[in-house]
Formats: sequence, structure tokens, C-alpha cells
Amino acid sequence: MKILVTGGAGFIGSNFVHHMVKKYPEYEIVNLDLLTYAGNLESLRDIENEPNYKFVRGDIADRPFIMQLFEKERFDIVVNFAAESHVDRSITDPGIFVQTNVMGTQVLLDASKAYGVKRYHQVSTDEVYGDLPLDRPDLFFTETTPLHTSSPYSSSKASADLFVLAYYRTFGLPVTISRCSNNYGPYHFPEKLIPLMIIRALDDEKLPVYGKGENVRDWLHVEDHCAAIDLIIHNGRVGEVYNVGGHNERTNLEVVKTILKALDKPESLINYVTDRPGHDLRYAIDPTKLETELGWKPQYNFDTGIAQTIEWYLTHKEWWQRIVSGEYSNYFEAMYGERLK
Ligand code: NAD
Ligand code: TDX
Repeated sequence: MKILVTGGAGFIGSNFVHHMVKKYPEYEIVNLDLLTYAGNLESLRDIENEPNYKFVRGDIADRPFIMQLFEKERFDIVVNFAAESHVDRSITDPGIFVQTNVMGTQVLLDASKAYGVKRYHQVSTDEVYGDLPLDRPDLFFTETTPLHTSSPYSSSKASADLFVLAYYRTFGLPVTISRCSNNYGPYHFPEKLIPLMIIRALDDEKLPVYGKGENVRDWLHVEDHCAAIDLIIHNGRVGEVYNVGGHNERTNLEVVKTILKALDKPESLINYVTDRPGHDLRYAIDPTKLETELGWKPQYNFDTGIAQTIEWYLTHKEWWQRIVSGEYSNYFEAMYGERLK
């Protein structure tokens, strides 16, 4: 079995590559990544010489390159993680989100169709469902919740999902889609809430909490997401969408306070800053379909997962210090400089 993993140098993709390379020594795993600011080959250092693993640099939206790669490699399965993934960046620069997330997906679909892949899996997000109100804890996203997006990021992801489903219905391409809630864990790029707060708290720096910090996210440890995708590509029904989430809802403020407590840092580091435009209020996944059809069960709850994650950032300072000291410092200044003054 030969599997193309796109975006395998990013946060979730690199965790998935680790998972697959270790679990399936008989498979060939090809990791295709453009190495944007979010791609980091250091996240794959420990498996880069494994005989069942190979890295290829390239752009999923580069049609001639992708067609040549599929011609040469004849993949059985494609798992598409490659994307622009940060909501705040999609607000300052939406164009690249259309280019990579929509056009790139469509190129991969064409290549998968042309070369007869046995499964095309699209890694999507719960953000395609929009948001839920804060005062209705009884409501959850199911696979039949209408798509109703808020940000350029979520709109690009929803567009891609619609193309994936169209290629199933129109061309019979064997597709599956997973829509997961917020991930956290090792190799998470420090522009996202949890790693940003851990790293800044360690340095006693101000922690920028948007608005009142009352927005709710449903957190899932990245290894549980990877296990879900593994199950879906092997046993999921073609043409189906599977929601992935573990019922771990927290307000952003609760998350930040949990991190501060674990690191023995004062809550006075919290700084309330201007809210994100169009900020989604609450995400909450109903994972019943994945649990009942495929027997998926998460291994972590938020308490065990966040403890493991904090420990990982404490023991992998060299991984994130290189990022924080590079191009990323300019990004932080541009995104937060004025707001934190
Ligand atoms: P990430 O930003 O950490 O990684 C994205 C990777 O894609 C990077 O390695 C980057 O170099 C690569 N990439 C970007 N543009 C590319 C292109 N044109 N061609 C090839 N490679 C390209 O993102 P992530 O958080 O690991 O998310 C991975 C996927 O999972 C995304 O599709 C995202 O929408 C989805 N998702 C993320 C979350 C989350 O909480 N992070 C939750 C649900 C779904
Ligand atoms: O500095 C911050 N302060 C803050 O209050 C940042 C970076 C975020 N936040 C808030 C915004 C959100 O309510 O924390 C929450 C989480 O923010 P992000 O980490 O940016 O994630 P989110 O916008 O929820 O999107 C994530 O989950 C779904 C991923 O980035 C997406 O790729 C995924 O699809």
C-alpha cells in the first residue's frame, strides 16, 4: 500500500506520518509538503531515514508537478492535510487560502481521478459548520449540520469539501471526509492558542486573549485525530463524512488558566486584546457516527492531553525556540504588536 500524505511537515500531518510509519512498516508513506512557514522537517527528524518513508517538496496546486508525481508513484491512498490553517492569517490575506485550500484540493482530486486512487481522504474541520451559541450547551455539530462558514479560512475549507463530494457524486471518486475539532499536542505551531500560551507563559510574557476569553473550543489530542483518520481510510464508507471530537469543551480563558496553573505562573499575565473579527463563539462535535460505525474512542481527555502537551513543550525547547527566533517573530509583531501595548 502506497499512501500520499500532503502537508506532512505541518502539525497534524507530521503526527500522522509518525503514526503511519511506525504502525505500518509494510506501507510506503510519501510526504508531500511545500514547506511554507508552517512546514518543518525537524518535526520528522526521528523517522526521516525509515525505509518506508520518503519526503517530496512541492505544491499541491502545481498541476503539472502533481500529475507527474501521481504518474510516477501510483498512490493507493491520498490523505490531504496540506492547507493554510490559521484563521487570523486568513483575515489579513485570504487569497492564498483559496489558492491552496480550494485550488490545491481540486488539483489533487483531478490527479486522484486520473490515476485511479482507491481512496481520497480530505482532512477537514468543524469550522465548516460555523458556530453554535454560547447559551445552548445542548447543541452539537453532526454530519448533517448545514455548512455555514464565518472566516475566509473556514469558507475555503467548506469549498474544498464540496468539491470532494462533487467528485464522488459526479465521477465516482472514492472519497471520505473527516471534520475534526480543535487539535493540540506535540509539534503544534506557536501561532495557535495552546502552544502560543505555553511558550509565552514560560517566558513570563503577556498572553493575548481575544475579547473576553469566553469563546468555546472542543479540544482533541492530535494522536486521537490521527487514529480516527487511520480508521476512516481503512474502514470508512466511501462518500461519507465523519465528525471527530472527544467532548472536551473549554472556554479560552479556562484553557489559558489551566496552562498558567500547570506552569505555576500568575494569572496577571493574561491580557485581554481586541477580538478576532467574525470570531466564532462555540464549536462542539457530536462524534457518534465515528464511534458507533468504526469503534473510535479517544485515548486522552483534556486533562491528560494538556499535561502531556505541556511536558512535551518543556522537553522540546530546541524545536520551538528555533521557530520563535526566526521569521515568526516578525509575524508576532505584525499581528499583536499594537494590541498588546
Ligand atoms: P499546519 O498549518 O500546521 O500545516 C499545514 C502544512 O501544509 C504545512 O506543513 C505546510 O507547509 C503545508 N502546505 C501549505 N500549503 C501547501 C501547498 N500549497 N502544497 C503543499 N503543502 C502545503 O496545519 P495543521 O494544523 O496541521 O492542519 C492540517 C489540516 O488539518 C488542515 O487541512 C486543517 O484545515 C485541518 N484541521 C486542523 C485542525 C487544527 O486544530 N489544527 C483541526 C481540524 C482540521
Ligand atoms: O492569541 C490568541 N488569542 C486567543 O484568544 C489566539 C491565537 C487565539 N485565541 C482564541 C481564538 C479562538 O477562539 O483561541 C481560540 C483558538 O484559536 P486558534 O488556536 O487560532 O484556533 P481556531 O481559530 O479555533 O482554529 C483551529 O481549529 C480549527 C485551527 O487553527 C484550524 O486550522 C482548525 O480548522
